[in-house]
Amino acid sequence: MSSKKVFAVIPGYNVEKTVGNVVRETKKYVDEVIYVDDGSFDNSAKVAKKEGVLVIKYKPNMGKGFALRTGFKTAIRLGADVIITLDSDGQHYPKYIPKFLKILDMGYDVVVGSRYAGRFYTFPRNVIGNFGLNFITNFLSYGPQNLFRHKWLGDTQSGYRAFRVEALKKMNLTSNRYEIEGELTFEIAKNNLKVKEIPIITKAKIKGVTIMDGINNAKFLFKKRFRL
Ligand SMILES: Nc1nc2c(ncn2[C@@H]2O[C@H](COP(=O)(O)OP(=O)(O)O)[C@@H](O)[C@H]2O)c(=O)[nH]1
Ligand SMILES: [Mg+2]
Repeated sequence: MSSKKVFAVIPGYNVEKTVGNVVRETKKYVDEVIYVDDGSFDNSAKVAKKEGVLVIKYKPNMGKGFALRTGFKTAIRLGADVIITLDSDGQHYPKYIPKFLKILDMGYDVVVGSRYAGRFYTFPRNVIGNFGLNFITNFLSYGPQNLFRHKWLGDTQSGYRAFRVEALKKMNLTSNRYEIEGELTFEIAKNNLKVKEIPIITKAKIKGVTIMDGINNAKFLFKKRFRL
C-alpha cells in the first residue's frame, strides 16, 4: 500500500449475519473502515463495533445514498486520500481491494468493479431491467455520442468502487437511496473523471433491488440531467 490514507465506507441495513466478516476482511486491506448504519433493527452496529472499526449510527433509516454521503464526509474529515465503497451483505469480496488500489495508482480518479467484466455488448446474465437501467444511466450521463468511444460504463450500478478523494470532492451528490449508484456514474461523466472498470465476481444476489428502485433511479437522473 502507498503512503496514501485509504478508507473503506461500508453502508449497512440489517446485516448482522454478514457485516462482521465483511469489515474484518476489509480491515486487512485499508487503513480505516467506516461502517454506516441508519436504523437497523438488528445487531449490525454492535457486530461491526466488536471488530474494532469506526461505526456511525443514526436514526431514522435514510437510505444507502445518505449513508454513503455521510461516510464520505467523515472519511474526508479524518484525512482520507482514497475511499473504497463496498456492500455489507457479503456480495462484494474485500480481497479485490488491492487490485482497485493498484489500478487507481496507475493514474485513475475512479475504479469501478464491474459485474459484467466491462463487456457491455454481451447481454448481461441478469434481467432486462438491469440492462435497461444501465443503458438509460449511460445515456443520461455520457450522452449517446460517447457510446462508440468506449466511454459508457459496463456496470453503472456497481456498489464496489474506489475514488480518489479529490475526484469525490468535485461531485455534487444529493441522493438518499439507491439512486446514488446512478448519480455517482453521472458525476463521474460530468466531471470528466478518468475511470477504469475492472472485472469482479460477486456472490449471487440475495435480495436485490426492485424494479421500482430502478425506475426511481432513472427518474432521478432524468431530473438531474435536465435540471427539472
Ligand atoms: N446504511 C444503509 N445501508 C443500506 C441501506 N439500504 C441498503 N443498504 C446497504 O447497501 C448495500 C446494497 O444494498 P442491497 O439492498 O443489498 O442492494 P443490491 O445488492 O443492489 O440488491 C447493502 O450492504 C445494504 O446493507 C440503507 O437504507 N442504509
Ligand atoms: Mg445486496
